[in-house]
Amino acid sequence: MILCLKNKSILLAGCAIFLLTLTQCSNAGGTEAGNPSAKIVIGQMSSQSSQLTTLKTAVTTTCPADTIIATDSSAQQIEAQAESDCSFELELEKNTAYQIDFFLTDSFVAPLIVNNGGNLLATRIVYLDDSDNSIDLGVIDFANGDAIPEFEPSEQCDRDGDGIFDFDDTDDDNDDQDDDVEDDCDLDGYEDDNDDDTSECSTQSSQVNVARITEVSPRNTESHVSIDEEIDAHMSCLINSATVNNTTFSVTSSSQNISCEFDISEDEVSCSPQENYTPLTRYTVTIDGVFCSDGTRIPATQWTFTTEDDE
Ligand SMILES: [Ca+2]
Ligand SMILES: [Ca+2]
Ligand SMILES: [Ca+2]
Ligand SMILES: [Ca+2]
Repeated sequence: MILCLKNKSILLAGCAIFLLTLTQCSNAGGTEAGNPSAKIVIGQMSSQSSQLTTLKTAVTTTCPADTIIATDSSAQQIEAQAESDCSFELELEKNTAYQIDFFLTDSFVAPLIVNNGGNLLATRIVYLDDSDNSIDLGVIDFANGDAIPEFEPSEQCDRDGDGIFDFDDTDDDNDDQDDDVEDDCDLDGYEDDNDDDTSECSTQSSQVNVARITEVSPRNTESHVSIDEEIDAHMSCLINSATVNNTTFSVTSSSQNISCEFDISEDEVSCSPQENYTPLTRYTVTIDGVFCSDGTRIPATQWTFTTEDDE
């Protein structure tokens, strides 16, 4: 307990010094200051094993990851190295969406999983606003192949600047299109307005007010997907559950047909795979023949994901 308190006060002192340094830098107004359009994202990785070993041995902290990589929709990457205390600081671009992944000695460890709103699927895509505020992810827990932040970025970003943070704002970009029907024509998790690569959009419908699939998980082209991961699809209408079955909602690889057990709630379908996916394999999800409860047919839609290397 004393150790914790002591550590905490050291940490606080460290933060205070860090803040002072930051203030001095910005007050100096010199050209050597960091990129003025940068959005700082900080976090602290937690590692249970390091706490256990600390009790028995000298203070050797083992971090879950040594490298943190943020990738935007055009595949531009920004990298940060973990400090010895497992903290990190990413210097990202404002008003940009990223997926943030953790690596250890060049091997993929986990994606950062966030919630951008109560009626949205958990996702790997973090949307940053254009304010100068930095984002604090807090302590990041690693469990079941996911990295879960203590604090949601969407509770610290206000993309339309109306005073309501994105998590609680039902229309983050104030374009009169609610977040849960915001267009993402290639279903890769980056909304059209924040997607620099929509080359896969030709096969998808992307019209407002047309019944369609608005969000999926795993998202299109996602990799490192767990071999037992649930598949979720969010529609723009209430779903006629009688039209959802293993023919109208299929999951296939070149050598496997995965059967689903479906759970349908209003505008969302979830497929629990009845067998594990094969590691390092590309799967195609096809929805063709699902109807809204008002009789409208959801346009046939297809997307792909690739499974993790199961070790
Ligand atoms: Ca807002
Ligand atoms: Ca929102
Ligand atoms: Ca909107
Ligand atoms: Ca997109």
